[in-house]
Formats: sequence, C-alpha cells, structure tokens
Amino acid sequence: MNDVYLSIGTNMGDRLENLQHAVELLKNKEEVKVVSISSIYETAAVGYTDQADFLNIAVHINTSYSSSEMLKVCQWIESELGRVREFRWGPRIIDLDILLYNHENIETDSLIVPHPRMYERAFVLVPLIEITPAPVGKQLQRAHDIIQQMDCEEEGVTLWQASAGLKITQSVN
Ligand code: A4P
Ligand code: MG
Repeated sequence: MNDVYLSIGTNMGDRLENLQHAVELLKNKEEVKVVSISSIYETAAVGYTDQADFLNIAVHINTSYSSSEMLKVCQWIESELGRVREFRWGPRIIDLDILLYNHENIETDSLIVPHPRMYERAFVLVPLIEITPAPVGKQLQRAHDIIQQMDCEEEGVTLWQASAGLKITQSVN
C-alpha cells in the first residue's frame, strides 16, 4: 500500500458540495482507503488573486495505485465534477493535487512530487499538518517546520468547518 497525501481546493459553485463529491468519488474506489480528512479551511486566492476565496482540505489515503494512476484518478474526479481549465491558477470547481507519494521524489512530464509549490502555501500546509500531528519523514517534517514560521491569518487561511464536518458515508455500489 502506498501512503499518499492529496490537497483539494474549490472556489466555484457550492464549494462544500464540491469537496463532498470529490471525497465520495475517492472513497468509492476500491483501490483507495481514506485514512483521514482535515478540517475545511477558507483561504484567500494565491497566484491569480482577483477571484473568490477557496475552500481547501488535505486528505490522507492509502492506495494500491501507482503515482501515475493516482494522477489519472485525480484528473478523472476533476472531469466528473465538470472542471473546465480556462487559465492557470484561475477559478475552479475542483482541483486535486498529489502532495506526497510515500517518501518518493518524482519528476515526469506530467507529475512532480512533492508538489513543487506546496512548501510556499499556507492553504496547503495548514490542512496537511493538521492530519500529520507526528510528522514521519523529511518531507512532512519540512512542512511542520515551515508552518511554525508562517502567520496563517496574514496568509489568509481561516478555519471554516472543523474536521467532523466532512464525514462522508461510503456509498454502497
Ligand atoms: N502536475 C504536476 N505535478 C502534479 C501534482 N503533484 N499533482 C501537472 C497534480 N498535478 C500535477 O495542473 C496542471 C498540470 O500539473 C497537470 O496537467 C498535471 O499533469 P492543473 O490542475 O491542470 O492546473 P492548475 O491547478 O491551474 O495548475 P497548477 O500549476 O497545478 O496550479 P496549482 O499550483 O495547483 O495552483 N489559492 C488558494 N487559496 N487555494 C487553492 O487551492 N490553487 C491554485 C492552483 C492557485 N491558487 C490557489 C489554489
Ligand atoms: Mg492542480
């Protein structure tokens, strides 16, 4: 089993429903076991800032998927939710990024892990460290060290709904 952390973000439509739908699609995959889901954070847009606030979460999963298969599943969920790519860093119904895949460093044309911008982003790190209270390995330790130095309020990250808010029942197929 591979140990994987995902970041999920949304800033269009019914944001809570988008998160719930994405997590439900993940849970419905036999190859994926959802280990934990962070609280939901409301976050000011980073990159292209003239857009609505996001809701962001981090999700810890165990999966038998390879990293490239996992990327395809993330992209499949994005298209199931009707994501249309207009421009980079623009508004989106849903975005699923692979933050960490085991302790691997991956660099292919379509996948870079650890996610290349994760250590600069409070909207990624705050939910991630919430679900990794005792960091295992250098990559998570780095995330914990960086967040100590960040002023999360100044970075525009606030708790929106505590973790129990995103308990999603497994659908029976
Ligand atoms: N790709 C490479 N590595 C990865 C990875 N580790 N996980 C490739 C997922 N995808 C990865 O992504 C572009 C390409 O990245 C994919 O084809 C994939 O092969 P995309 O999702 O199509 O486009 P994007 O998300 O607009 O681009 P990018 O560069 O992934 O954006 P970011 O860096 O993820 O930023 N502000 C707040 N507050 N909250 C957010 O969630 N998100 C972004 C997106 C910007 N600002 C935000 C948020
Ligand atoms: Mg993305």
